[in-house]
Parts: sequence; C-alpha cells; structure tokens
Amino acid sequence: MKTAIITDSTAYIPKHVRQLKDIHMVPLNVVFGHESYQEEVDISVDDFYDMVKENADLPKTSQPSIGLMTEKLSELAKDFDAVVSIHLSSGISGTYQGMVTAGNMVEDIDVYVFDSEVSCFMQGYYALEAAQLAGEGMFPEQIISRLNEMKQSMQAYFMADDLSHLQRGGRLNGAQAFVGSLLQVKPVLHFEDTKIVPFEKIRTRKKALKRILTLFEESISAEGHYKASVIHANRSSEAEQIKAAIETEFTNVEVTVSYFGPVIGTHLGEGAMGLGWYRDS
Ligand code: MYR
Repeated sequence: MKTAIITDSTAYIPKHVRQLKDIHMVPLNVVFGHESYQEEVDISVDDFYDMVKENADLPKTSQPSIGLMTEKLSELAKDFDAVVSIHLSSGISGTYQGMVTAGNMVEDIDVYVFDSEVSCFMQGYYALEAAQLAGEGMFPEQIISRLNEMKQSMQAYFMADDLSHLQRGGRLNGAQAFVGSLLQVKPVLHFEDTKIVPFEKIRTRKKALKRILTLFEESISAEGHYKASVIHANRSSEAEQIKAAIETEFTNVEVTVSYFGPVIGTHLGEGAMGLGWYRDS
C-alpha cells in the first residue's frame, strides 16, 4: 500500500522540508483587490507583509478550488493507492470540507481527510508525522489513528496585536458582548471545537505573551518529550528570543520557530504571536 501525504499551505512547512519528506501541498489564496495569489506559489511571506503596508485595501482569503484539489488527487492516483490529507481547522476554513468533496469525486485513490482542528506549524507537525509513518509503510488507518493520538496533547495559544482582522473575517467566536469588549485589549486566544475563541482577557501584549508561556510551563512534565513551535507574524527576532528562553529552561522540549504566512497573517495581522506544543513521547 503506497500512501501519499498532502497538507495545505497554512501548515507553513518550508518547501525544501516538504520535498525532503515527500509532502504534497495545496495552496490557499490571499486576495488584494481583484488580484488573487496562491500563497507560497505567487506570494512570499515577506512580500505579503510589505503589500499589506502599501495597500489601502485589506486582503481577504479563500480556500483552494475543488478543481485544484481533484487535479492534485488525480495526479497522485497514478503512483499511490491512498492519500492522507491534513488541513487547517474545519471551523475556520472550508478547505477540509473541500478535500472531502474532491476525495469523493476522484476514483482510483482512497482519500482520508484529517481535520487538524488547528493550523500553522501545529498542523505541520501532523503532516510531518504522517509522512514519516507513510514512509515506514503504515496503512492510512494506522496513520490517522496516530494523528488522533497526537491530538490528545496538542495545544496552541496565540494573541493578535489588532483583533479587528479576526473579527472582520468572522473568525472570532464567543459571546458577542465579550468579544466586543476585547477589541481594545490583547486576549489570549485558542481553538475550542475547531473554532477560535478567547481563552482569557489580558490587557497588554507583554502580559499576554507571559500568560501563554505560563500555560506552556504548566502543561510540561519532566518525564515527557515535547515538540513546540513559536509562531510569529513578521516578528522573527522576538520569536527567536522566546525559543531561546524555552530551550534554556526545558531540555526535554525541541523548539522551532515558524511563521504566520499570508493567509493566516490576513486574519491575525502583523505582530501576532503564538506558541503550540504536543508531547511526542
Ligand atoms: C480561508 O479563507 O478559507 C482561510 C481562513 C483562515 C482563517 C485563519 C484564522 C486565524 C487562525 C489562527 C491559527 C493559529 C494557530 C496557532
């Protein structure tokens, strides 16, 4: 049984890593005015943050077309028996559902679609693990089962400098009055049942970051081994400092720095910061 792994661009796994691990990618789009760009393919992360500063119109995003997905599946059907396709949370994008539909349309390949219930490099961790297992010859059902096991310890908290992007795009959930009262502050956010909800109301950026680190520290046990990712929207040196601080304190945590690329950056805005982790043994 030959199984291919697909993820979407919001996992933000660098291209050279995807090539090395044999991970296929379908891109989401970022739209400035009438111009649509496939992220990573047509627009780089740096270009995106420059364009946001230069453009009067704020960008929007869209999921990959069903046509693009069926094309990718038909191409893979030539060499593989099955696909495990891992996507950003179904509560914030139609990408997951789009791949389910595309999977039903393409014959000659079995398609297993996995809802990461998160996004960015946390989604990337699922794709990397799936690629490793597929390479070892595991069946798709076994891969999905391992991904569900990872989900048990997967956590991610993040904050945005300007919450209005999330609210405008309709991706911030929670009681209306509470959400309204958050716009002037820096709440810590997280995913609950596939959707983004405020976790705690915090007044300043500094305190929000400190709270995220406390949540991380509280969930780490000395016996386990963990993987963690500091994720930033155009704040790489701040992210590197957080990574160094975690590495100094925790020798049992393997930390990477990743980024909020164009699609997720559209909804979080420049300056957003997040930390995600899971226990890998
Ligand atoms: C689409 O148009 O289908 C894409 C919508 C993407 C919404 C993104 C909302 C912010 C997600 C934050 C993820 C943080 C993970 C640590």
